Amino acid sequence: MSSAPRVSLIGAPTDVGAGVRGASMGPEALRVAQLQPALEAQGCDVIDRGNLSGPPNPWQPPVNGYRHLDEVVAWNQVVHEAVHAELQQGRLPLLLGGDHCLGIGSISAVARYCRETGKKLRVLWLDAHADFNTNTLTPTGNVHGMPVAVLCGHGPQALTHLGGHHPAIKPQMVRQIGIRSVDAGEKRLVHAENLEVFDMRYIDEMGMRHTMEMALALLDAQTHLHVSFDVDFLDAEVAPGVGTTVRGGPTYREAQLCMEMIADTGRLGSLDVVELNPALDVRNQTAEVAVDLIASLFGKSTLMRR
Ligand SMILES: [Mn+2]
Repeated sequence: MSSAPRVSLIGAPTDVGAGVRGASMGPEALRVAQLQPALEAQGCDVIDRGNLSGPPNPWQPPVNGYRHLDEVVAWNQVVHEAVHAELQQGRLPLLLGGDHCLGIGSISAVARYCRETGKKLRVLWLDAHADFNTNTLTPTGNVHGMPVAVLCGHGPQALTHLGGHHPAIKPQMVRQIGIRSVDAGEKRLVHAENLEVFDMRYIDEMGMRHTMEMALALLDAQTHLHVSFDVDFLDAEVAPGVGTTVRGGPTYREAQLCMEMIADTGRLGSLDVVELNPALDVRNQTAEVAVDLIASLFGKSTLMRR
């Protein structure tokens, strides 16, 4: 990546994969919180592509363990194409969700781009949840609890084959950070697939610095780094504006260190910011925290360093 990344903002205003409505307003809340000027202050060349469009949220119960599968597929198809198009143009796609089911479209596009260009892929999944459910394991049917499993090949064909390659990614490409809420069946699948999880206990015991050194180990010049940032990664006191708050998450400073250490690698190639729910926020403070952290991800340092 060059020193002045060319960033494309892609809004995906939907909550079809979520259990609470409101993440569909996320893209606009991030814009209101001055995302574009914050990135420009870091030297980024930013284009706002506006919002993608897709089907409305029908708000129906699950069918075969999936809620709104057709709508989830439609949204992920447009996300996949939009993210892939930006990568092909040498730009860094910044997906503004929307709920986390959109990680399927986004990361399958990144994986496809990496296959086409011979790059390695590392996915950092910053989240309170492992998002490794399947239709038989899920307690809710909400697809935003399934994207990592889908990307690793567990799920309906319409989603697992989205990028034309099955599975889209291997579990060894993923590092999960901040995890503190995993359903019982989901936990078994996480272990069976050998997913590398740095949960909150690990962060408590080892510290964020060591955690990130481990999660970022062995990146090289041929590695594309994708960050999938679910805002519920953050402690609920810092970030109340999410649909599925879980207490006991990283503090503001820990999250900032996490972002700064990712920035230091110089490898960031694509980013999702998802699950921001303005309907549950307090005067847009969660959007403002998210924008602060995104700025850190693009090199803003709170430390007195040159
Ligand atoms: Mn998530």
